[in-house]
Amino acid sequence: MIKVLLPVMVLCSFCSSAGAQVLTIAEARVDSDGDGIPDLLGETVTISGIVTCETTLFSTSGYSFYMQDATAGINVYAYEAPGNMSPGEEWELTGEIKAYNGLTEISPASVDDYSYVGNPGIPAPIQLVRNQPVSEVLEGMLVAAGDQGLTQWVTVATDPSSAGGGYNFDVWNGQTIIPVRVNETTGIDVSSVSAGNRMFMIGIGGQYDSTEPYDSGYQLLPRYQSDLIIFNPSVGDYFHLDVSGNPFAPARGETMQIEYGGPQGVHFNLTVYDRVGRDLAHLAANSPAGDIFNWDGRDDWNEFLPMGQYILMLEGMSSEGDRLTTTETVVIAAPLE
Ligand SMILES: [Ca+2]
Ligand SMILES: [Ca+2]
Repeated sequence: MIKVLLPVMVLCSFCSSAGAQVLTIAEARVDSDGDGIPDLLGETVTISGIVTCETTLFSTSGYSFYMQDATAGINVYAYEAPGNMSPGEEWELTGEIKAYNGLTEISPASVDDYSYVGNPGIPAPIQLVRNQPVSEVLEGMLVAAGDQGLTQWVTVATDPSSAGGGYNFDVWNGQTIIPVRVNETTGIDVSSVSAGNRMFMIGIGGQYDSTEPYDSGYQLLPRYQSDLIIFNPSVGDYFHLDVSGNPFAPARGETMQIEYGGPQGVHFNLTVYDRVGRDLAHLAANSPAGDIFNWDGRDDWNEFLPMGQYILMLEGMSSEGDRLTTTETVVIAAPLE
């Protein structure tokens, strides 16, 4: 008897209540041959994950939403979904693995294919580091572009343009472009977004790539208006120059954050000099207001400055002709190999 019972017990430790084996989402979407097509395409699998948006948020008909576990995220595309399914809840579901323009989907056939697990809450978004793109491993996952805690934003590169049931625009994450796709179904208003805006953004990693091998077309899909935070820095009215992220290695994609400001009516020059007093980079010239920005270590000729020490000088000229100056020493470091 024991010989018969043991394998059953072992099997059941991998089983759901319904008896199906539960795969991690990474296992469900695995592409071991790297052809951009899920290896389990057409097969029916069971996964368990936390829902990160309303079930109808990304659909014009039926249901299109995203769920994720600790390993990966996935699009759920279905004609039926439980009406009481809410963001932050964990559900187990069974469905067929499909692919749509590079996007891996799981497609449950009916409401019977879902079962409620619990309510752990929406997971914290995965923070993109500077220069990091949205990529296959982030597809279906909640992602943050721009880090509010570090005051490190993304910069809108293009004005939103209307395209097929939504809006597209690009943002720079450091020196990497991230395409943003705002679906009309989300109700997000992009009228206040324009090129040059600094933003902190949250969205789901998406993909729309109509050609093999489905390795491009990654995009960020904001869910709500609150996923798009436009950053309008307040720089204070006292004469000051502050830097953070110094030393930094521009050749490694690092930047230094610079903040400067002063009383109203003051115009600013912000200049990088080398140790013998040559002016190499004019970061502000007769600017009528302070600013916060990230300097990438390039000079006026768009070349990276060589490693070494430099002087950053802020000069303020008041309307009465008074001149204020302050300096910071800046160190450009070598990239670590
Ligand atoms: Ca494959
Ligand atoms: Ca994909």
